[in-house]
Amino acid sequence: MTPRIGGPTLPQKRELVTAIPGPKSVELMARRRAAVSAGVGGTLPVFAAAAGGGVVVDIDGNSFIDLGAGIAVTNIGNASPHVVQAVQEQVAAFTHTCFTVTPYESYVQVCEELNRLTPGDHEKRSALFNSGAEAIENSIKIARSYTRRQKIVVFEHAYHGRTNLTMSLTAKNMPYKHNFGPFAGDVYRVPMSYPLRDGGRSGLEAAKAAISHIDKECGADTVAAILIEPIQGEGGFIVPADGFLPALLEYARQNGIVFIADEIQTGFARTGAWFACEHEGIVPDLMTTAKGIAGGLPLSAVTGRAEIMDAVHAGGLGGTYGGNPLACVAALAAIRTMEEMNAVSMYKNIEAIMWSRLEAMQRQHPTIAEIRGRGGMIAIEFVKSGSDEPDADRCSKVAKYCHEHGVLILTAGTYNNVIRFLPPASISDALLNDALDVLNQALQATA
Ligand code: PLZ
Repeated sequence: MTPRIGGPTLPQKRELVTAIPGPKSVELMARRRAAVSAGVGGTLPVFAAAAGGGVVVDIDGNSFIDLGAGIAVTNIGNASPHVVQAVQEQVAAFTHTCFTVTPYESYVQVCEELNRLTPGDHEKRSALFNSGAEAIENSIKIARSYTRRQKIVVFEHAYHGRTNLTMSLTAKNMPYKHNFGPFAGDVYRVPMSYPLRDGGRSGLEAAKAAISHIDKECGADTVAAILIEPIQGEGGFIVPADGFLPALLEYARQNGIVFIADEIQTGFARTGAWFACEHEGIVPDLMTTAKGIAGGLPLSAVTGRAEIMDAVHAGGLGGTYGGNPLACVAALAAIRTMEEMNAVSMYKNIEAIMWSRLEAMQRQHPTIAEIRGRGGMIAIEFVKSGSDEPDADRCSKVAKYCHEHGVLILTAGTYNNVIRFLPPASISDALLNDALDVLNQALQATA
C-alpha cells in the first residue's frame, strides 16, 4: 500500500515498483492536463503521496531519493515532527486573524528569531510575507521609501520571482518573462562575476565592471538598492569570485545605496552556514528569506537595519495572509529543528561527500566543466566536448535518466546546462551515495 504519512519514519530507500510514471500517475496526469493550466510547469511525471527524510513516495508506491527538497524548501526533511505538531496545535487554536487586524505572538517571535540569526549585531526589524517574490517586492518598497530614490541594480543570471516587479528583476526570458511584458521601469542589469564564463576575472575586477555600469548608466546617487543573490540559484548556482560581494557592499555604503541580499534559496543552513553572506564576511542592509524558513509552509521575510525597516510610513506594509499563524509556528519549529539537528554541520558533511564523488565523476567526464556551490547547494555545469559551449541536451538527458531511475534532481542555469543538487539536510549518507551512483550511471549512459 502506498504510504500516506511522511516524515523521518518513512523507509529510507530508493525503490521502483512500477515503470515511471506508474499507472496511477499516468491517470492523474490526464486529469491534470484537463484541469490545470498548461502554463504551470512540471519536473517529475509522478504525483506525491508522502515524503520524509530523504525520500518522496509517489501514488504508485515508488520511492524517489529527494535531491530537490521541493526547490530548497524542506531543508529539515519533509513533514518534520516539530513542524507537524506545531501546525496541528495551531490549526486547532485559530487559523487566521490577519496580523494587521489582531496580532499574535508567533509572528513577533519569528521576527525576533530572524533578527537574532541573520548576520550583524546591529538593531534589526523584520516583516513577514507569503512568497519569496513578495519579500523581494517589499524589500524594494522599503529601500525606495528609505532612500527616496528609485533605481534598482540587479545582475545578469539573477532570479528574484515571477510577479511583475520581480520578473523585471529576473534576467532570463524563457520561461519566466516571455510574452509577459511590459516590465517595471528603473531596473538596471549589470555584469555578474561568473568565474567559469568571465575569463577567470577576479572578484575585484568583476566588481569594478559592475560598478562602472552603475556609475555610467544610473548615477550612484539615484540608486535605491543593489539586489543580489550571494550564490545565484536559478541562474545555475553561480558562486561569485572572492571579493566581488564585499566590493559591491563597500560601494553601496559609500553611495548611500541599500544593499539587499536575496537569501531566499541560500538561506537557513543550506550552504553550510546559516546564511551565504557569512562565507563572504558581509553584512547586508536588508535580507530576504523564504523557502527553508518554515519547513514547507509558505512564509517569507524581509529583515534588516532598524532605521531602514522603520522608515516606511505606518500601514505601508501588510497583506491579508503575510505571516499567517500556521506558517509562523512552523517557522519557529523549523528553526528549533535546524538548531537541534545542527543543520549547518549536516550540510557541511553533505558538501564533503558530494564534492569528492562529483570530482571522481568529472575525471571520467571532462564535459562537466565545473563543480561549484557550497554545503547542500552544489551544481555541475555541462559543456560540449572540447569547448565551453553549454550542453543543455546532455543535461536534460541526465536529469531524465535520474528521474526514470528513482532520483529526483533539478536543472538550472541561464543556458539550461546545469544540474543542481538541493538535498534535505536529513538525507542519510547511504541514500545520498545511492543517488550519486545513479548519477554516475546517467553520465555513462548519456556520454
Ligand atoms: N529569489 C533567489 O530562488 C524562488 C523558483 C521556482 P517564490 N526560486 C524558485 C519557479 O520556477 O518559480 C526564488 C529564489 C530567489 C526569489 C525567489 C522567488 O520565490 O517563493 O517562488 O516567489
